[in-house]
Amino acid sequence: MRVAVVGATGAVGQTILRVMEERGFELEELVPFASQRSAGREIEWRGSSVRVEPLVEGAERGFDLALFSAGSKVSREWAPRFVEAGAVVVDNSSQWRMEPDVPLVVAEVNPEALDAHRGIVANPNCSTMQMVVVLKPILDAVGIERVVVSTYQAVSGTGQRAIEELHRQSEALIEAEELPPPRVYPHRIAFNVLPQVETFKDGDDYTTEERKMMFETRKILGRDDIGVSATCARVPVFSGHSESVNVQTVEPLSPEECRRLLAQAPGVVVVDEPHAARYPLPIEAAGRDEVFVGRIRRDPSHERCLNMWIVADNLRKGAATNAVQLAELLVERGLLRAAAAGR
Ligand code: A2P
Ligand code: 11C
Repeated sequence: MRVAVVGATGAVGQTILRVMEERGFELEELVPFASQRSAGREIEWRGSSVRVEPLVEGAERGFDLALFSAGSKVSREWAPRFVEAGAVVVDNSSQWRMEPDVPLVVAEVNPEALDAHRGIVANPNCSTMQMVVVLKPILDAVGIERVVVSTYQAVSGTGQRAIEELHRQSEALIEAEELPPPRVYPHRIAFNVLPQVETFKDGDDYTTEERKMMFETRKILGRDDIGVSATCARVPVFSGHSESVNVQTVEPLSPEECRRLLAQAPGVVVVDEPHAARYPLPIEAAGRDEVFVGRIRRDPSHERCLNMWIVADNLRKGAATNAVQLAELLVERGLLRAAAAGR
């Protein structure tokens, strides 16, 4: 099996390589791709170094599987080319997610959706991913009418340049040096909170990130009738998205029952001893593949509503880990096609 990782030098791409190493993903050859800027660079893979290749004419030939994490523009142009050449693409960008014939899949939630793929499988947005892993067992047990979510998202969700920007600004502020002008975000992110994740499009009141949370959640859960309202904020945290989620169920569900249900759910860890100051924290979720949930409590304003706090490593379960899980499921289910061209 030949596997391409497109965007291998980026924040998610590097994590994909680490997760594949950790999980012992079986393959014969791995080819990392990035932009022309990185071509020729050596990166570490299973104890040796591999050369980063540029995406140039013919680069798509001879792969069984390609994991893409180089942004929507690269996915729009190159994912169909890899598919045409015989690979199955697991795409981490938002480019194909809402296409009706592209499955949008979370390993613990809707793995059966993979069966209908036609070459491209979409990996959901990180903030959506961690929320649906927790919502699914609740939906199956008691039904869900409505979800209201507010996020506190780490800068690594934006990528490597945003990580560097938070470092630079924090250092400058602590050392009382001249502050470099913000380049990645519209305002300073260090010691600040921005009520904007990604962009406002076409006069819309909601950002693209908020729209992803609303639409992707319904597609993954296969339920157009669930109301979803999202407010997404960027916080000066390097790794780990946090979410305050209010869930209105169809049947009543007590906090105790909800904790029991979630304690048995795949990929979920309940951390809920608030009086001992034990609840999910981004610094504790960093480097972990599970989704953490706590502060599960009744909403006093509505008898069928619960509040909870959900945290996950956005580069892992929110992106790379799920992409590798999908690759594993595609292999297990015999859903990879033999690379057709270029051999
Ligand atoms: P490069 O490192 O050469 O810029 P991040 O989300 O952390 O910013 O990472 C984005 C990833 O996508 C990087 O690996 C980046 O490579 C890669 N990338 C960006 N533009 C292109 C392109 N035109 N072709 C291939 N890879 C690209
Ligand atoms: C963020 N959620 O934290 C974004 C990053 O659609 O996969 C992921 C963007 C996406 O900024």
